[in-house]
Amino acid sequence: MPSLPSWGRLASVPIWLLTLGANANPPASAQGGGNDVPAVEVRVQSTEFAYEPKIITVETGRSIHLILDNHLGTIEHELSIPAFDVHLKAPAGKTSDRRLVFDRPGEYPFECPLPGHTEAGMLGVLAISGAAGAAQAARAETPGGGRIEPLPAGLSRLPPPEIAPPVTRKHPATVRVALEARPVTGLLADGVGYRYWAYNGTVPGPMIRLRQGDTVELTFKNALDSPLTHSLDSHAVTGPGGGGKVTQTAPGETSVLRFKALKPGAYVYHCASPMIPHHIAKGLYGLMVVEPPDGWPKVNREFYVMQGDFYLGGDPPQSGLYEGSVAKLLTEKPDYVVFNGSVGALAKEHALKAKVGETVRIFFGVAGPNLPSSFHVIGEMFDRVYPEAGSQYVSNVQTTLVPAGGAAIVDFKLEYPGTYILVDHSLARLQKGGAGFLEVEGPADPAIFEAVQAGHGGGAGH
Ligand SMILES: [Cu+2]
Repeated sequence: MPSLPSWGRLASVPIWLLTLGANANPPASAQGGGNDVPAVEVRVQSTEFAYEPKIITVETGRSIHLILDNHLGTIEHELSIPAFDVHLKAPAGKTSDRRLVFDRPGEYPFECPLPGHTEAGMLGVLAISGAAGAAQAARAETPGGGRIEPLPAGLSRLPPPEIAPPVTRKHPATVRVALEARPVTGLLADGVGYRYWAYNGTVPGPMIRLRQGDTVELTFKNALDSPLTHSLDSHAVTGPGGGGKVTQTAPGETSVLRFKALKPGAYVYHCASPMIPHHIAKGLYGLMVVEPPDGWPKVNREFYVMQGDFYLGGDPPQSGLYEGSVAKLLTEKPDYVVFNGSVGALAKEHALKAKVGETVRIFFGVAGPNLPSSFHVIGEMFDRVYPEAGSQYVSNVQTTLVPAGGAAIVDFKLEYPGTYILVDHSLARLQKGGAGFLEVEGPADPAIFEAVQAGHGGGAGH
């Protein structure tokens, strides 16, 4: 904290903020009040995710040199004092400053308005002397509700993610991959819009498919209209941060990472910029599939499904467009647990489709950020599961546990027609949207399944 000069002799200055910066037009009558003594330096240090100090105490009418010092920050931060329309913004490792005179005694909140940062703890209080009851502890302004706007007319779900076909090469190659993180808005559920951040505009992002031994040249772009730095940590990368460090990329910039895909499997990739779970809960994740040299056994159809948990705030969520709530994210109690980014992303015309007699494979990833999945397909057994997407499979599995930040590869043959429901068998999550549908067409073999006498419940039991 700066040492504070005594106050009292400047009480007659006007009640507004006098800005001495270039874009200000200060009233002349106020100017003398701050200039007869040197400016008091007030330095506020920003990190992920806090200010030091959290309480700034200044003297009414005194000239202040306010410095936002982000030397310790690994991403950009801001210091906004909305009551005075003060907005300092500093990139990682830099400072930003402004000369000010505060002429309105009282206590005013300051915060970092970048998405999620206030809720993560970047808030404080500016106490201007003359206020009754000087500085108090920073108010806990962490609304659980997040921001809700009216639902835009005609908003639809995000497009489905791209699935990549099997690699047929018999030798390693250099593979170029381009991913862009950008903000996109779509329906998370009927009547509920969400401001996602997404790789290439889908949740999950595109499946990246490689062969063991490939060298990947990954160009990562962060769209100009992104509000924050983003990055990419792939669990398929061997090296510091899975690439998360070298790909920290400011809005409008690009980074390039080259890595060798050393091990086969299905690997989660995700944003690794602070606050990481917030960026994941916004939709920045996908799967990198690295095939063993001889591939996996051939199947008739492959599907790409990722589970994620979403935190909106509001209890229960009402219709509207949501920014998401970091405060709620930190409770680990999601409003939605869904497959492929939204409730119903794998339903109706978007349901997975196959025929009796076919074999199918699901690359199933769990982004979290918080919840693992007890992955199960109602009415089927997995003939083969590669648990945690490892190299050995086990046969004849009902439910496979997939950790957050993990994946599984499941294969099964379809013997009987009907609708099979993909669930997280922590079944309360069904009520939060955790269902996908696999529609199977073809002849029914009564030797496998037959309704001898149906009950009269009329429900959709399993
Ligand atoms: Cu990010």
